[in-house]
Amino acid sequence: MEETCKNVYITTPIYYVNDVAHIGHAYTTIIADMLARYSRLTGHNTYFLTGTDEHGQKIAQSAEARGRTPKEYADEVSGKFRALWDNFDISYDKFIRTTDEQHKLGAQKAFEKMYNKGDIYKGEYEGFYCVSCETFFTEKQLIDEQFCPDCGRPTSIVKEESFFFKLSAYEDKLLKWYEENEDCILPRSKKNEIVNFVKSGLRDLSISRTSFEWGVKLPESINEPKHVMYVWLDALINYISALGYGSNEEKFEFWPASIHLVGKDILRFHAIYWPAFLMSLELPLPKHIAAHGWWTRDGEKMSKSKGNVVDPKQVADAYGLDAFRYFMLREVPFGQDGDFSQKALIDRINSDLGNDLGNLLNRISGMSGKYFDFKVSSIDVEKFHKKELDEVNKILENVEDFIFNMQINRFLEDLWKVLTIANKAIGDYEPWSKMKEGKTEEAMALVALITNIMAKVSILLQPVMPEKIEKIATSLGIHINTELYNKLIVNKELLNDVTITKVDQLFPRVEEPLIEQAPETKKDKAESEKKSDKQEEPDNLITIDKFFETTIKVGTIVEAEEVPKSKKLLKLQVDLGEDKNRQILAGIKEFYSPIDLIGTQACVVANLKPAKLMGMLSEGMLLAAKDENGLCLVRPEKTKISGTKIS
Ligand code: ME8
Repeated sequence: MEETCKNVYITTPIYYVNDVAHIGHAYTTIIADMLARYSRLTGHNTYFLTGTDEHGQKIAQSAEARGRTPKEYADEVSGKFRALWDNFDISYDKFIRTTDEQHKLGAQKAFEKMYNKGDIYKGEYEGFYCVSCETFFTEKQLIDEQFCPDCGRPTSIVKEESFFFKLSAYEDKLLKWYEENEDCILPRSKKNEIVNFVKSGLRDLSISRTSFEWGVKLPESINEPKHVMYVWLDALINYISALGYGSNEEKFEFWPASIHLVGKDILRFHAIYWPAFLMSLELPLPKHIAAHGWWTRDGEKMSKSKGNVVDPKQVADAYGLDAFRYFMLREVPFGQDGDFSQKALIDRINSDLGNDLGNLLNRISGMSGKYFDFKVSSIDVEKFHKKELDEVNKILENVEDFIFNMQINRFLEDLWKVLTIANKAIGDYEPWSKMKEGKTEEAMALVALITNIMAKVSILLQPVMPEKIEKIATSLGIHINTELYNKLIVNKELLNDVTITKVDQLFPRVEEPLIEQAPETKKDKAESEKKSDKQEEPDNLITIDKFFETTIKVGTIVEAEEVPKSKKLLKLQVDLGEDKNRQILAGIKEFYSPIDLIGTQACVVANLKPAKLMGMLSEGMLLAAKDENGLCLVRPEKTKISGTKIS
């Protein structure tokens, strides 16, 4: 975020519509929402963009698996994202969909411009592709010659005509940009990774596909109707098409972005490809690209496809949206990973929110009511509490820097230091004793000190917990807006006279987890829905016919040997009855030695499309189970005739 710039443009990634949102998505969106609210509060003209990424092979496949057209499916899931953000009162100014006409125009205009500039040429792509990550890889980058280095899933071989972007031509310019703009990538540790990646050499990037149709067509002027744009090019352009690039330019005054918020998994696309595309388009580059860490569950990355997701709505419904927002922003330093647990959330609610914040408000209303009929005047605060006021102002003077450096947890830590000053002052000055001693002015000064501290902290906390802070503001008789921010925070002034109103307890104590087990994962959900006799079927159930499309047979391993230079693969010859010598390459070398396998049986997927691994053909797959204790093959309990079908 830029201190000096009046226009502020904040973006989240646009989320894939291959499934519903989880707390990882909610995290990015809540950080962005907090920044947008902060930016508006501090008087900046702010534009906040979020939306959905709807093209590409992954979405086309997800739709097909559900028997839907990609557009129907995208409409449904995009609608769910939007409904969730609306339910969370996310203050976005625009929700973009890459299937919007305005976006398509922008994407085509950008392609045309880069093409006319000579940065795009036609060639043939041959390599590996991970559909789940929508990313191209070279053989060298793969794990065990086959698996995606990012998500671990099998990649497929792609060989097709493609347009390429001359990414290699931007290597030096990118390095110069990183060097001249210290904070262009945050946190800095992540920036070093990017710089090293670019220094190790960039290859030109394939930016069109011909093997499927679900994408933005290339501009007509290029006359290549077979090609659709590579989904990452299409997606990144959303940040400018949303402002009207290629159509009405209506909001283009907001470009360049003040901050693109992303998860660390997609930093490379934003910190290398995107600036290179923008350089080619001769547009200014974003001020900051900030990458946060992952939310994990039991130490594993939470993701839609792993089925270990926490449903953000379930958590917000159980514990309250603002408590959830506070927890996400406070618990984990930006850039680092964090494990989600109800216990940590409950601790934050009871301690930070209940004790430190909520109780302070109760004490204000209690004391002001008992001693002063709820009327509080700041007139003598400076006289009796200059020391505390100076301490508070000194902390508040610097907290904003934490926001500019994306250290939101430290911003919150410092606000809590200020609350501690208030709570401590009550114990130190004992207003009840002052009242007994007839020192009414001093007691009033103390109550006013803590009321002012509460007001100042509330102003800065409003972007974090808008709903609860509104309640505090009502109780303090103030209205939080830019004017009050300027008065109390920028100019360090005190409140005018206020009348306090009592409110119900803001953060009631939570004694035990409110979500019975851990929040349901998708897997749990599918299980319980299967068990309960519901009419509605979860999305991932298949019919028996679908299951029988897979032929699984008992195979007897007749030969086994190590594959030279491969850490994981063993080459097996398997007797499948009619087919006595089926060659299968299995990634089990770490768990079995060839000698122990010969003569044993295993369950074999017999109708798998042959694939080449390490230059050798593999015509099937052995079933295996893997957990943290290792891997074991799945075998029939008793010896069966080779080739026996398993059903
Ligand atoms: O990557 N913890 O979309 P996506 C924290 N369409 N954040 C997480 C997370 C986790 N476990 N999992 C996901 C895409 N996220 C592309 C983006 S932008 C031009 C195109 C968050 O649906 C995080 O912000 O896979 C991550 O970058 C984003 O969701 C990816 O969402």
